[in-house]
Amino acid sequence: MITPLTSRIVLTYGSFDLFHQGHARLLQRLSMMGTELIVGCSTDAYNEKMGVPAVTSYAQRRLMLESCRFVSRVIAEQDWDQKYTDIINYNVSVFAMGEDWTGQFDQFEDITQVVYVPRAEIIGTRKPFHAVQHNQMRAVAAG
Ligand code: C2G
Repeated sequence: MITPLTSRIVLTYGSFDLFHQGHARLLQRLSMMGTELIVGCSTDAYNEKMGVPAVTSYAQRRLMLESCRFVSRVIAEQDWDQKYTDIINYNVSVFAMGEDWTGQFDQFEDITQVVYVPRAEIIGTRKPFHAVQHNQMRAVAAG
């Protein structure tokens, strides 16, 4: 891929299940680190393989990311090891993940800048939907 000299591409990955403001704030922060933000959205098969199936489908999660103005482009994350080739192929200047991944991707420092971003605080009067226990939700729905 040929990119303009002035471009600074930021790359991140995640499942982004039940998209919430913590995700939006992270993506906003990442988008400010460059001129373009590429998000690798984990596929359903990948999530199954990693033992963390998502509640919402890949198509739904991808659509939410595509609807977010901080995101320039969404690619599929199908394999843990694709990161190296994605960094090369997309001419990535910044590889960024949430701080829960600190130290996990330091090996990419010889080909790009690696940053770990503090987890966005969830600000609001209620917890994100997925943080509420399922039985609690059923109780609320039943009145
Ligand atoms: N995140 C955040 N603040 C929150 C919740 C999530 O900053 N309140 C960040 C995470 O640190 C991560 C990104 O949002 O960088 C996506 O989080 P998940 O959807 O939980 O995805 P994850 O399991 O971290 O997937 O191969 C790498 C994986 O695909 C990473």
